[in-house]
Amino acid sequence: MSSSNFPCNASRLSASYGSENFKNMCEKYKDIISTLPKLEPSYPGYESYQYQGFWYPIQFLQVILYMQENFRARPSDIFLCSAMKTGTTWLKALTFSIMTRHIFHDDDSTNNPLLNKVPHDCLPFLEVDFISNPKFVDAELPLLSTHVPYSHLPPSILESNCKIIYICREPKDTLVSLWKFSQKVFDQDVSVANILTLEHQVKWFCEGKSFYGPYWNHVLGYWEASHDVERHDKVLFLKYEDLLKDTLYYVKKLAEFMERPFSMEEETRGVPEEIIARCNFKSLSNLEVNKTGLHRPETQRVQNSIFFRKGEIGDWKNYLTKDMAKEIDDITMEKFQS
Ligand code: PAP
Repeated sequence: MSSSNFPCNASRLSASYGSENFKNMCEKYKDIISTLPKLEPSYPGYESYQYQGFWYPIQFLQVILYMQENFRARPSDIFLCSAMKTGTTWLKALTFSIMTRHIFHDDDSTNNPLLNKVPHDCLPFLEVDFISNPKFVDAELPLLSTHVPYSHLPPSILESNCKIIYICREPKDTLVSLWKFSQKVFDQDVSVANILTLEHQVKWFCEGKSFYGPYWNHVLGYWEASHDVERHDKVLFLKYEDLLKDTLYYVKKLAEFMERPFSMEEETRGVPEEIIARCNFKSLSNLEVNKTGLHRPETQRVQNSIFFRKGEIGDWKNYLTKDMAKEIDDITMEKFQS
Protein backbone atom coordinates (compact mmCIF):
# COMPACT_ATOMS: atom_id res chain seq x y z
CA MET A 1 0.00 0.00 0.00
CA SER A 2 1.40 3.41 -0.82
CA SER A 3 1.19 6.16 1.76
CA SER A 4 -1.10 8.19 -0.49
CA ASN A 5 -3.89 5.68 0.00
CA PHE A 6 -4.49 6.57 3.63
CA PRO A 7 -2.59 9.76 4.39
CA CYS A 8 -1.45 9.98 7.99
CA ASN A 9 1.07 12.03 9.84
CA ALA A 10 1.09 10.95 13.46
CA SER A 11 2.66 7.86 14.96
CA ARG A 12 0.49 5.47 16.95
CA LEU A 13 3.44 4.81 19.26
CA SER A 14 4.14 7.30 22.06
CA ALA A 15 7.50 9.03 22.34
CA SER A 16 8.39 6.72 25.24
CA TYR A 17 7.45 3.55 23.31
CA GLY A 18 10.26 1.02 23.03
CA SER A 19 11.25 -2.55 23.85
CA GLU A 20 13.49 -1.47 26.76
CA ASN A 21 10.70 0.64 28.18
CA PHE A 22 8.28 -2.28 27.79
CA LYS A 23 10.67 -4.61 29.63
CA ASN A 24 11.03 -2.11 32.46
CA MET A 25 7.30 -1.55 32.65
CA CYS A 26 6.71 -5.32 32.76
CA GLU A 27 8.63 -5.40 36.02
CA LYS A 28 6.14 -2.87 37.39
CA TYR A 29 3.19 -4.79 35.91
CA LYS A 30 4.46 -8.02 37.49
CA ASP A 31 4.05 -6.37 40.88
CA ILE A 32 0.51 -5.31 40.02
CA ILE A 33 -0.36 -8.69 38.52
CA SER A 34 1.01 -10.59 41.54
CA THR A 35 -1.76 -9.01 43.63
CA LEU A 36 -4.57 -10.07 41.25
CA PRO A 37 -6.80 -13.16 41.52
CA LYS A 38 -5.28 -15.99 39.46
CA LEU A 39 -7.27 -18.65 37.65
CA GLU A 40 -6.44 -22.16 38.86
CA PRO A 41 -5.89 -24.27 36.88
CA SER A 42 -4.94 -22.19 33.80
CA TYR A 43 -3.61 -23.17 30.38
CA PRO A 44 0.20 -23.52 30.68
CA GLY A 45 1.79 -20.36 29.24
CA TYR A 46 -1.58 -18.57 29.32
CA GLU A 47 -2.00 -18.11 33.06
CA SER A 48 -5.12 -16.00 33.55
CA TYR A 49 -5.55 -13.10 35.96
CA GLN A 50 -8.60 -11.05 36.83
CA TYR A 51 -7.95 -7.37 36.27
CA GLN A 52 -10.73 -4.89 37.09
CA GLY A 53 -13.41 -7.50 36.52
CA PHE A 54 -12.07 -9.19 33.35
CA TRP A 55 -9.90 -12.32 32.94
CA TYR A 56 -6.80 -12.05 30.78
CA PRO A 57 -3.86 -14.29 29.91
CA ILE A 58 -0.84 -12.68 31.52
CA GLN A 59 1.03 -11.79 28.33
CA PHE A 60 -1.97 -9.91 26.92
CA LEU A 61 -2.58 -8.16 30.21
CA GLN A 62 0.97 -6.80 30.22
CA VAL A 63 0.53 -5.41 26.71
CA ILE A 64 -2.90 -3.97 27.55
CA LEU A 65 -1.43 -2.12 30.54
CA TYR A 66 1.42 -0.86 28.36
CA MET A 67 -1.01 0.26 25.65
CA GLN A 68 -2.96 2.31 28.17
CA GLU A 69 0.03 4.61 28.36
CA ASN A 70 1.74 4.21 25.01
CA PHE A 71 -0.85 3.74 22.28
CA ARG A 72 -1.83 6.87 20.35
CA ALA A 73 -4.90 6.48 18.18
CA ARG A 74 -5.28 8.58 15.05
CA PRO A 75 -8.71 10.27 14.92
CA SER A 76 -9.41 8.56 11.57
CA ASP A 77 -8.75 5.09 13.00
CA ILE A 78 -11.52 2.52 13.12
CA PHE A 79 -11.31 -0.23 15.75
CA LEU A 80 -12.77 -3.69 15.25
CA CYS A 81 -13.67 -4.91 18.72
CA SER A 82 -15.04 -8.25 19.82
CA ALA A 83 -14.88 -10.94 22.44
CA MET A 84 -13.32 -14.19 21.20
CA LYS A 85 -15.12 -16.38 18.65
CA THR A 86 -17.92 -13.98 17.79
CA GLY A 87 -17.16 -13.36 14.10
CA THR A 88 -13.93 -11.37 14.17
CA THR A 89 -12.33 -13.18 11.21
CA TRP A 90 -15.33 -12.42 9.02
CA LEU A 91 -15.62 -8.81 10.20
CA LYS A 92 -11.92 -8.28 9.43
CA ALA A 93 -12.33 -9.67 5.92
CA LEU A 94 -15.39 -7.53 5.20
CA THR A 95 -14.04 -4.26 6.57
CA PHE A 96 -10.61 -4.78 5.00
CA SER A 97 -12.32 -5.38 1.64
CA ILE A 98 -14.52 -2.32 2.01
CA MET A 99 -11.61 -0.13 3.03
CA THR A 100 -9.17 -1.27 0.34
CA ARG A 101 -11.53 -1.90 -2.57
CA HIS A 102 -9.97 0.90 -4.62
CA ILE A 103 -6.50 -0.58 -4.17
CA PHE A 104 -6.88 -4.35 -4.42
CA HIS A 105 -8.96 -6.26 -6.90
CA ASP A 106 -10.30 -9.77 -6.81
CA ASP A 107 -8.71 -10.81 -10.05
CA ASP A 108 -5.26 -9.84 -8.79
CA SER A 109 -4.55 -12.78 -6.52
CA THR A 110 -0.85 -11.97 -6.26
CA ASN A 111 -1.60 -8.55 -4.87
CA ASN A 112 -4.75 -8.80 -2.77
CA PRO A 113 -3.69 -9.65 0.83
CA LEU A 114 -7.03 -11.27 1.55
CA LEU A 115 -6.29 -13.94 -1.04
CA ASN A 116 -2.81 -14.61 0.36
CA LYS A 117 -3.21 -14.24 4.11
CA VAL A 118 -5.72 -15.19 6.77
CA PRO A 119 -7.83 -12.06 7.55
CA HIS A 120 -6.13 -11.87 10.97
CA ASP A 121 -2.83 -11.13 9.23
CA CYS A 122 -4.29 -8.35 7.05
CA LEU A 123 -4.60 -5.85 9.90
CA PRO A 124 -3.03 -5.46 13.35
CA PHE A 125 -4.28 -7.20 16.47
CA LEU A 126 -3.28 -4.80 19.23
CA GLU A 127 -2.63 -7.19 22.13
CA VAL A 128 0.02 -9.02 20.13
CA ASP A 129 1.25 -6.68 17.42
CA PHE A 130 1.72 -3.65 19.68
CA ILE A 131 4.85 -5.34 21.00
CA SER A 132 5.79 -7.95 18.41
CA ASN A 133 5.12 -5.93 15.25
CA PRO A 134 5.00 -2.18 15.98
CA LYS A 135 5.63 -1.25 12.34
CA PHE A 136 2.42 -3.05 11.40
CA VAL A 137 0.53 -1.19 14.15
CA ASP A 138 1.97 2.11 12.95
CA ALA A 139 1.24 1.50 9.26
CA GLU A 140 -1.18 3.63 7.30
CA LEU A 141 -4.24 1.37 7.18
CA PRO A 142 -6.85 2.93 9.52
CA LEU A 143 -8.20 -0.43 10.69
CA LEU A 144 -7.03 -2.11 13.90
CA SER A 145 -8.48 -4.89 16.02
CA THR A 146 -8.67 -5.85 19.66
CA HIS A 147 -10.53 -8.16 22.05
CA VAL A 148 -10.15 -5.65 24.90
CA PRO A 149 -13.41 -4.80 26.75
CA TYR A 150 -14.66 -1.23 26.33
CA SER A 151 -13.57 -0.16 29.81
CA HIS A 152 -9.96 -1.22 29.12
CA LEU A 153 -9.49 0.33 25.68
CA PRO A 154 -6.43 2.60 25.56
CA PRO A 155 -7.78 6.04 26.59
CA SER A 156 -6.52 7.70 23.43
CA ILE A 157 -9.10 5.76 21.37
CA LEU A 158 -11.93 7.48 23.19
CA GLU A 159 -10.12 10.79 23.54
CA SER A 160 -9.57 10.86 19.76
CA ASN A 161 -13.27 10.07 19.27
CA CYS A 162 -12.41 7.12 17.02
CA LYS A 163 -15.05 4.91 15.48
CA ILE A 164 -15.57 1.41 16.86
CA ILE A 165 -17.25 -1.58 15.23
CA TYR A 166 -18.25 -4.26 17.72
CA ILE A 167 -19.50 -7.72 16.88
CA CYS A 168 -21.15 -10.09 19.36
CA ARG A 169 -22.72 -13.52 19.04
CA GLU A 170 -25.28 -15.70 20.77
CA PRO A 171 -23.54 -16.84 23.99
CA LYS A 172 -24.07 -20.61 23.56
CA ASP A 173 -22.66 -20.61 20.03
CA THR A 174 -19.78 -18.44 21.23
CA LEU A 175 -19.00 -20.91 24.00
CA VAL A 176 -19.06 -23.94 21.70
CA SER A 177 -16.85 -22.15 19.18
CA LEU A 178 -14.42 -21.20 21.97
CA TRP A 179 -14.36 -24.76 23.30
CA LYS A 180 -13.64 -26.25 19.88
CA PHE A 181 -10.95 -23.61 19.26
CA SER A 182 -9.28 -24.25 22.63
CA GLN A 183 -9.27 -27.99 21.96
CA LYS A 184 -7.38 -27.40 18.72
CA VAL A 185 -4.90 -24.91 20.18
CA PHE A 186 -4.08 -27.01 23.22
CA ASP A 187 -4.65 -30.49 21.85
CA GLN A 188 -0.98 -31.53 22.18
CA ASP A 189 -0.91 -30.81 25.87
CA VAL A 190 -2.23 -33.71 27.97
CA SER A 191 -1.90 -31.67 31.16
CA VAL A 192 -4.90 -29.56 30.13
CA ALA A 193 -7.22 -32.44 29.24
CA ASN A 194 -9.34 -31.83 32.36
CA ILE A 195 -9.77 -28.12 31.51
CA LEU A 196 -10.76 -28.86 27.95
CA THR A 197 -13.82 -30.94 28.81
CA LEU A 198 -17.12 -29.37 27.78
CA GLU A 199 -18.26 -29.42 31.43
CA HIS A 200 -15.25 -27.41 32.53
CA GLN A 201 -15.56 -24.95 29.66
CA VAL A 202 -19.24 -24.34 30.49
CA LYS A 203 -18.31 -23.80 34.14
CA TRP A 204 -15.60 -21.27 33.23
CA PHE A 205 -17.84 -19.48 30.75
CA CYS A 206 -20.73 -19.20 33.21
CA GLU A 207 -18.39 -18.02 35.98
CA GLY A 208 -17.02 -15.40 33.56
CA LYS A 209 -13.55 -16.94 33.57
CA SER A 210 -13.01 -17.54 29.86
CA PHE A 211 -10.43 -15.25 28.18
CA TYR A 212 -11.69 -11.63 28.20
CA GLY A 213 -14.72 -12.78 30.20
CA PRO A 214 -17.26 -12.40 31.63
CA TYR A 215 -18.60 -12.60 28.08
CA TRP A 216 -21.85 -10.83 28.99
CA ASN A 217 -20.03 -7.88 30.59
CA HIS A 218 -17.88 -7.58 27.48
CA VAL A 219 -20.99 -7.28 25.31
CA LEU A 220 -22.71 -4.90 27.73
CA GLY A 221 -19.75 -2.50 27.78
CA TYR A 222 -19.98 -1.92 24.03
CA TRP A 223 -23.79 -2.05 24.01
CA GLU A 224 -23.92 0.76 26.53
CA ALA A 225 -21.34 2.76 24.56
CA SER A 226 -23.44 2.35 21.41
CA HIS A 227 -26.37 3.91 23.33
CA ASP A 228 -24.37 6.65 25.01
CA VAL A 229 -25.66 10.05 23.84
CA GLU A 230 -22.12 11.31 23.36
CA ARG A 231 -20.71 8.22 21.62
CA HIS A 232 -23.61 6.41 19.93
CA ASP A 233 -22.72 7.58 16.40
CA LYS A 234 -19.15 6.38 16.94
CA VAL A 235 -19.99 2.80 17.93
CA LEU A 236 -21.60 0.38 15.49
CA PHE A 237 -22.93 -2.63 17.40
CA LEU A 238 -23.39 -5.74 15.25
CA LYS A 239 -24.66 -9.26 15.90
CA TYR A 240 -23.12 -12.22 14.06
CA GLU A 241 -26.58 -13.68 13.48
CA ASP A 242 -27.88 -10.46 11.86
CA LEU A 243 -24.81 -10.26 9.65
CA LEU A 244 -25.39 -13.83 8.51
CA LYS A 245 -29.11 -13.33 7.83
CA ASP A 246 -28.88 -10.02 5.94
CA THR A 247 -25.28 -9.63 4.88
CA LEU A 248 -25.96 -7.14 2.07
CA TYR A 249 -27.79 -4.71 4.35
CA TYR A 250 -25.03 -4.83 6.96
CA VAL A 251 -22.19 -4.58 4.46
CA LYS A 252 -23.71 -1.37 3.13
CA LYS A 253 -24.22 -0.17 6.68
CA LEU A 254 -20.58 -0.97 7.48
CA ALA A 255 -19.38 0.95 4.42
CA GLU A 256 -21.46 4.00 5.40
CA PHE A 257 -20.29 3.88 8.99
CA MET A 258 -16.68 3.63 7.77
CA GLU A 259 -17.33 6.71 5.59
CA ARG A 260 -16.65 4.64 2.49
CA PRO A 261 -20.21 4.28 1.18
CA PHE A 262 -20.72 2.42 -2.10
CA SER A 263 -21.42 4.77 -4.99
CA MET A 264 -24.42 4.21 -7.27
CA GLU A 265 -22.00 3.07 -9.91
CA GLU A 266 -20.45 0.52 -7.53
CA GLU A 267 -23.86 -0.75 -6.52
CA THR A 268 -24.81 -1.16 -10.19
CA ARG A 269 -21.61 -3.10 -10.79
CA GLY A 270 -22.42 -5.33 -7.80
CA VAL A 271 -19.36 -4.40 -5.74
CA PRO A 272 -21.04 -5.04 -2.35
CA GLU A 273 -22.13 -8.49 -3.56
CA GLU A 274 -18.58 -9.23 -4.77
CA ILE A 275 -17.17 -8.36 -1.36
CA ILE A 276 -19.74 -10.57 0.34
CA ALA A 277 -18.93 -13.47 -1.98
CA ARG A 278 -15.19 -13.13 -1.41
CA CYS A 279 -15.58 -12.99 2.39
CA ASN A 280 -18.20 -15.64 2.97
CA PHE A 281 -17.29 -18.73 4.96
CA LYS A 282 -17.06 -21.03 1.96
CA SER A 283 -14.83 -18.73 -0.13
CA LEU A 284 -12.42 -17.88 2.67
CA SER A 285 -12.17 -21.39 4.09
CA ASN A 286 -11.53 -22.80 0.60
CA LEU A 287 -8.57 -20.54 -0.11
CA GLU A 288 -5.35 -22.54 -0.17
CA VAL A 289 -3.74 -20.16 2.34
CA ASN A 290 -6.57 -20.75 4.81
CA LYS A 291 -6.48 -24.51 4.33
CA THR A 292 -2.75 -25.05 4.68
CA GLY A 293 -1.13 -21.78 5.82
CA LEU A 294 0.03 -20.60 9.24
CA HIS A 295 -1.04 -17.54 11.22
CA ARG A 296 2.00 -15.58 12.49
CA PRO A 297 4.42 -18.17 11.08
CA GLU A 298 7.44 -16.60 12.85
CA THR A 299 6.01 -16.84 16.36
CA GLN A 300 2.70 -18.53 17.07
CA ARG A 301 2.53 -21.04 14.21
CA VAL A 302 -1.23 -21.48 14.54
CA GLN A 303 -2.92 -23.12 11.54
CA ASN A 304 -5.10 -20.67 9.60
CA SER A 305 -7.73 -23.39 9.24
CA ILE A 306 -8.41 -23.13 12.97
CA PHE A 307 -10.35 -19.90 12.36
CA PHE A 308 -12.85 -21.64 10.08
CA ARG A 309 -14.99 -24.38 11.61
CA LYS A 310 -18.68 -24.26 10.63
CA GLY A 311 -19.79 -20.63 10.62
CA GLU A 312 -23.40 -21.49 11.47
CA ILE A 313 -26.12 -20.37 13.84
CA GLY A 314 -27.30 -22.83 16.49
CA ASP A 315 -24.47 -25.37 16.42
CA TRP A 316 -24.63 -25.41 20.24
CA LYS A 317 -27.60 -27.79 19.92
CA ASN A 318 -25.19 -30.50 18.79
CA TYR A 319 -23.12 -30.31 21.99
CA LEU A 320 -24.78 -28.70 25.02
CA THR A 321 -27.12 -30.62 27.30
CA LYS A 322 -30.48 -29.07 28.20
CA ASP A 323 -29.14 -28.17 31.65
CA MET A 324 -26.05 -26.49 30.21
CA ALA A 325 -28.15 -24.48 27.75
CA LYS A 326 -30.53 -23.44 30.52
CA GLU A 327 -27.71 -22.33 32.79
CA ILE A 328 -26.30 -20.08 30.05
CA ASP A 329 -29.73 -18.79 28.98
CA ASP A 330 -30.59 -17.91 32.58
CA ILE A 331 -27.43 -15.80 32.89
CA THR A 332 -28.13 -14.16 29.54
CA MET A 333 -31.67 -13.26 30.64
CA GLU A 334 -30.47 -11.92 33.95
CA LYS A 335 -27.60 -9.87 32.48
CA PHE A 336 -29.29 -8.54 29.35
CA GLN A 337 -32.79 -7.90 30.63
CA SER A 338 -31.84 -5.46 33.35
P1 PAP B 1 -11.28 -15.35 16.86
O1 PAP B 1 -11.76 -14.85 18.19
O2 PAP B 1 -10.26 -16.45 16.99
O3 PAP B 1 -10.85 -14.26 15.95
P2 PAP B 1 -13.74 -15.40 15.40
O4 PAP B 1 -13.39 -15.17 14.00
O5 PAP B 1 -14.26 -14.24 16.18
O6 PAP B 1 -12.54 -16.09 16.17
O7 PAP B 1 -14.87 -16.50 15.48
C1 PAP B 1 -14.71 -17.74 14.86
C2 PAP B 1 -16.07 -18.17 14.38
O8 PAP B 1 -16.40 -17.46 13.18
C3 PAP B 1 -16.06 -19.65 14.00
O9 PAP B 1 -17.37 -20.11 14.31
P3 PAP B 1 -17.71 -21.64 14.57
O10 PAP B 1 -16.67 -22.19 15.49
O11 PAP B 1 -19.07 -21.64 15.20
O12 PAP B 1 -17.73 -22.28 13.25
C4 PAP B 1 -15.79 -19.58 12.52
O13 PAP B 1 -16.17 -20.76 11.83
C5 PAP B 1 -16.65 -18.40 12.13
N1 PAP B 1 -16.25 -17.79 10.86
C6 PAP B 1 -15.01 -17.62 10.36
N2 PAP B 1 -15.06 -17.04 9.17
C7 PAP B 1 -16.36 -16.84 8.88
C8 PAP B 1 -17.05 -16.27 7.76
N3 PAP B 1 -16.40 -15.82 6.69
N4 PAP B 1 -18.39 -16.22 7.82
C9 PAP B 1 -19.07 -16.68 8.89
N5 PAP B 1 -18.49 -17.22 9.97
C10 PAP B 1 -17.15 -17.30 9.97
